[in-house]
Amino acid sequence: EDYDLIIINGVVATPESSQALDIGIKDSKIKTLAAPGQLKDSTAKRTIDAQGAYVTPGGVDAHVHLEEPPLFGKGSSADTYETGSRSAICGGTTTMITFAPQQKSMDSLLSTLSTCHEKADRKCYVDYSFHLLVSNPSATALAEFATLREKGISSLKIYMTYAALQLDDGQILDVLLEARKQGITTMIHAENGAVIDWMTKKLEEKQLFAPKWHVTSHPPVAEVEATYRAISLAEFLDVPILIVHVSSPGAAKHIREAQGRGLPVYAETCPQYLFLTRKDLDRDGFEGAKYCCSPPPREGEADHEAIWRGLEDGTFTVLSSDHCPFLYDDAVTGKKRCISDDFPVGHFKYVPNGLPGIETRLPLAMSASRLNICKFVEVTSTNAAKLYGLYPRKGTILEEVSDADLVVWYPGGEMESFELKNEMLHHAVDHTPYEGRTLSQWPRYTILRGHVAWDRDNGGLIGGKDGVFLPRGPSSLKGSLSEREWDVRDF
Ligand code: DUC
Ligand code: ZN
Ligand code: ZN
Ligand code: ZN
Repeated sequence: EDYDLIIINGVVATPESSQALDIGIKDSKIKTLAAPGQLKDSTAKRTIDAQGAYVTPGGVDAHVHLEEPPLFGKGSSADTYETGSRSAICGGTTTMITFAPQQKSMDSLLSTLSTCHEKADRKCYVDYSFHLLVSNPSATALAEFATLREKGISSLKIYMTYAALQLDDGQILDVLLEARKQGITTMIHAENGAVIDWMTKKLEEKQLFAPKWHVTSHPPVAEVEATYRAISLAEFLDVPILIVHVSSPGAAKHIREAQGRGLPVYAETCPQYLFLTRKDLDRDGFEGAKYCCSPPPREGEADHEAIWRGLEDGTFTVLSSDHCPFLYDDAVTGKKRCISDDFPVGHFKYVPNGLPGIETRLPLAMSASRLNICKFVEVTSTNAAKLYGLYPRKGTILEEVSDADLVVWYPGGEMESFELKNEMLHHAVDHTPYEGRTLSQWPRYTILRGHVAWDRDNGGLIGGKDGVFLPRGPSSLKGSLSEREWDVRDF
């Protein structure tokens, strides 16, 4: 047999081009890309006819929370590595990077990493890696950055809000400086924690507790100010950063301005900032809790429009899910969580912040057909692979070097539009914020390292827990502008 799998008659899309090409796959790699028809005399164990369909690299979702302890003080993740990665593959994502969350009471990061390895090992339907979430940048933790790199971890996340996670500006500088030395990319949750706490008190004084007040408690200024501060601190130390889950056009403006000055400032946005608004939280009773995330969905269409434009013009490097799932009904009691006699419609400050979305990320973006196909691939797959040190093994379709991680979409119009229902999804969550939405696109096949793992029309999920840990190298996007060591005497 020449190949394990051949995919013919499709249109292969990468950020550089979309063109009719046949694909020959052997030993889990892209072996051959050939003009249409050229593989017709080759033999293969299986051939997929992708007549007229796009074939894209598998999605790389670089922002996923699974099996986290109740770090935001508000309940544990609903999805395990098994159920979260299962949901991923059914929606076209073949690589996920989850968070390995250090507890503030722990000095070390390495034990956090091994705990996560244990949780993920042989449980995942997709390939995976970890970002270290640093909540206590102790001397021990900082000294471990070099070891993290040796263990294939080239990125970490820090927070500017949440009591259990928040770093002050000095701690942020400590992390950034050590990250710079070790060639690590720092992701920053940029919201001003003090502003959020202050707004929360103001709302409580007025007895405003319903879920919709969550949005008011996280005003754009908290995000805009923290984003600018994060950029300023990163510029001071000449170190690359990525601002995660950007929701506000005002924050995007600061990012764009910094990029215009040539700084290695990257940014991420998520489907919730393209498809949801504060009106989604304004529902009867506790329903709005299904839409509580931080930062929250913003006002309306003008915000969505600005975020779409930021994806188109490169302000946003990646479109991630920020899959951070919580149950609406308590699994044990069957009751709504966060509801008590004192708070009959709950209290927004006790509602866990986060939405499920690992499975719907690609279908939502593809169905919106707002990004051209090359841009779609760039922001949902390629750029994440580049920024987090997985390129070109992941994130593209290159002969000999890329893993055969592919999504075959339905040829234009051949799939019937349908209304999304939570029961169609493969996560362990009891709701989706996109319930009832009409989708016109869904992956027909998802292929992980040459094996069909999702076949929508023929068995659905047919893959197994074949995901492996991906040790990562440094970012291949622009890093620190100067190669010299940062020195206080230079300032
Ligand atoms: N930040 C995240 O990255 N995810 C969910 C909640 C949050 O604040
Ligand atoms: Zn965050
Ligand atoms: Zn919209
Ligand atoms: Zn997140």
